[in-house]
Amino acid sequence: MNSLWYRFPVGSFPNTKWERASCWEKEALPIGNSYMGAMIYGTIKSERIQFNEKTLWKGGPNSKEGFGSEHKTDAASHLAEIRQTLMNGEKEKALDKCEEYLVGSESGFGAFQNFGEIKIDFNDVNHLKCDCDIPKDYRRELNLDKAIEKVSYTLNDVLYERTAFCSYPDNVMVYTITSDKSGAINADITFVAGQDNAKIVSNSDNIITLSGAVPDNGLLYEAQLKVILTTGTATQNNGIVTVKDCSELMLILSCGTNYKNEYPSYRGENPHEQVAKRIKAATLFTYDELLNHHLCDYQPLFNRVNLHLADINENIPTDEMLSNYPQDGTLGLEALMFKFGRYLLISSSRKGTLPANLQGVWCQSNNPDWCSDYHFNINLQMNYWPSESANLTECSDSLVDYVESLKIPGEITAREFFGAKSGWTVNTMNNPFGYTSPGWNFRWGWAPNSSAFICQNLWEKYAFSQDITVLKRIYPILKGAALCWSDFLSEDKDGTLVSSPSFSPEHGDCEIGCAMDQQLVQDLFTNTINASKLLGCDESFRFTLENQLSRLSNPHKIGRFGQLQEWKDDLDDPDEHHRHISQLVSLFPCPQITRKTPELMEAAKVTLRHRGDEQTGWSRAWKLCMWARTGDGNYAHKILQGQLMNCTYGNLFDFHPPFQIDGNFGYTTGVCEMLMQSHLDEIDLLPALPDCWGHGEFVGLCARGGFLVSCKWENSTVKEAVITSKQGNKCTISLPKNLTDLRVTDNDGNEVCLSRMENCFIFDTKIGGVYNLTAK
Ligand code: FUC
Repeated sequence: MNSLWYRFPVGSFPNTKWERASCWEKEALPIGNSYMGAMIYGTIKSERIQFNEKTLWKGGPNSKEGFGSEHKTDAASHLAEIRQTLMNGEKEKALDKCEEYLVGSESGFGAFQNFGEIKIDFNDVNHLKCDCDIPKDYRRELNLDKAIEKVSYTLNDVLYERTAFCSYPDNVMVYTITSDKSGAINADITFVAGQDNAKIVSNSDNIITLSGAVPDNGLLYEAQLKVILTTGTATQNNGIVTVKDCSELMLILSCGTNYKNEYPSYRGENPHEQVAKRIKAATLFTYDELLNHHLCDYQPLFNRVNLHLADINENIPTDEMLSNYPQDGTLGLEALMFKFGRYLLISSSRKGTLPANLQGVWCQSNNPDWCSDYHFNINLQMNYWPSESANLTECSDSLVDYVESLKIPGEITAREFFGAKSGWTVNTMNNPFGYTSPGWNFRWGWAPNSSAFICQNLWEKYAFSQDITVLKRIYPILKGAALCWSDFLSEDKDGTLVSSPSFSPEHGDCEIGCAMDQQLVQDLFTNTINASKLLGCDESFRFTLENQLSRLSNPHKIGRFGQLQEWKDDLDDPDEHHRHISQLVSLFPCPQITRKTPELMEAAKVTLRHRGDEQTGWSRAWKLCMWARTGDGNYAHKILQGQLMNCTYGNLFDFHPPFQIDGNFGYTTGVCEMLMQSHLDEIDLLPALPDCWGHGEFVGLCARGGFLVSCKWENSTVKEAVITSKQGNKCTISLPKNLTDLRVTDNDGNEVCLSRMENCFIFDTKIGGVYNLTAK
């Protein structure tokens, strides 16, 4: 069983380790269906279920602060002058000009919002008499196999159980309370509003409604909670449903807003009808039917991947396991954390709503850090790194839809700030109202490489699936990003093409051609060229890109310490431990630095060592992925351990601090990279296996080229692997470590003919063909 579990309710046994963190973020357990998310406390006398709906935002059109002034119409006219100033070597002066002209406006940027809480005050005699924080047999758990949260305890010999899940197909949360003795549940049920001026009412159908308009921007929102009893009575008054003498009770929650991802108003219909319709539809089903819908949707996604590294001691609660980690008996946590990342992605990123934001879909504050927004200078990209390798490509559909929706506002930014005749762009901070301009401080806000960076995720969706419909879908987006970059590149003194001005993300300094820009442009142009060839279109634009690619200032320069340079000039400081390691984007996630470029790989390692092994959760996760790409499994594992020990709360949320979900997703990706890589278009099994993972098994990871791979290993050596070919492509597999030869048979047991090239074996596959690999 894959579960997180605890012996106490949220807040009753405060863990002093992470004092700054609220109980909400370090102890409550998340469930979600991507549209909505809930954090469940499992508290005894008064249960709290805090919830969010992905589109509930302040800011944007109609914001009281004003919105839309971020596009300065004369910004691009200053580019030539700034570029010249930089070429003259007057960096400070250039930065001053950048800060004056190349910034957007903060007004009305807004933030992701808390919708509210469901509050259940128990007032039956058992709960009223309970004088302890932790009743007998208390257990709180999140079952990852079923995506169900459960709390159970005994009071006065009555067993109480509460369960909760969020169903994607029915778009509702279902919550139940049962007692094993008849009529033992009495409670008052209501909402606590997350927004000022909200209205809470109830009706004779035992539906409680929480509704209103976000004070800042008038965005309409509504949540309905239907209380259904099988025994006992329910009465309602003034927004509270009171249940008496009940033994079984089900709550159904549905919520929505009138947000619509459509420029420029970003408004759709009043949510009332949809919310009411979903409640009505869900009440036509029994609990078992609703559960069945949920499991039939969730389990095929979750169960198609498995990972076994070490047995997990199911008698140790997750938080204790984490505090004792990495002592013996706690290594099972490493695979659990991997699975938790997949659970979180399924729960926060499905088609039909916005992508997972900085906290996925879980946010308790109305003023969250970084607005809990869409950060495009690494965070959103990291959120979607596991969608392809960890076999959840359905979860990145919402990302594709979202990036596509940036086209219109992004074209305005491309024109006004980057002087582009066509194409789109986006910078560091983005809200769901099309904020694509640079942020309001040049030092973190200017990040035109963001468009190229997110296109890398989109390209991967094709590279892994080899699905031509995906390619057709993403090509216009890649082309638009390349068009803007094609216009924005300028000629440096040495005749090469550079990004200027450029600012290595959040680190600086204001320079010509920082490595990350150059590397990502190289990646974007390469993928756009390949896509246009595969689709047989845009030949002349392709020639332009090929020409510009050949003139690009070298993105991979090796400096005086043997390091991979962060800037065009050799300015690196070996003692600098900044969390962004932007100059290594070519090592991960891009594929330019590999074992086939040994000098660059050595330089990348020097840079990794300079930057050190610590930092925020997401930064460690990135390092984990990068060390995995170097092939040093023990080093990668050391980073993984550091992330679990120093940047993970008891509920396994990764933190910056605060809780930031990218670290969870980066962790899951890093584990995939340790177990299998395919960026060289070869399937590389166990490329970065640490010594402590000597025996194990993974099932269902994805490799580029349209392959599904499972593998068992013993004594750090591949024992057998199974490759399923989704598209019938040629399969190239590099000889796993410690093996001298390979045998491949098809599903009928027939030996498959292999050709060998250097260290690789190549064989033809059929669509749907299953191939078994063993050592020969
Ligand atoms: C990036 C990082 C910060 C933080 C923010 C949300 O800008 O540099 O550390 O993670 O995103």
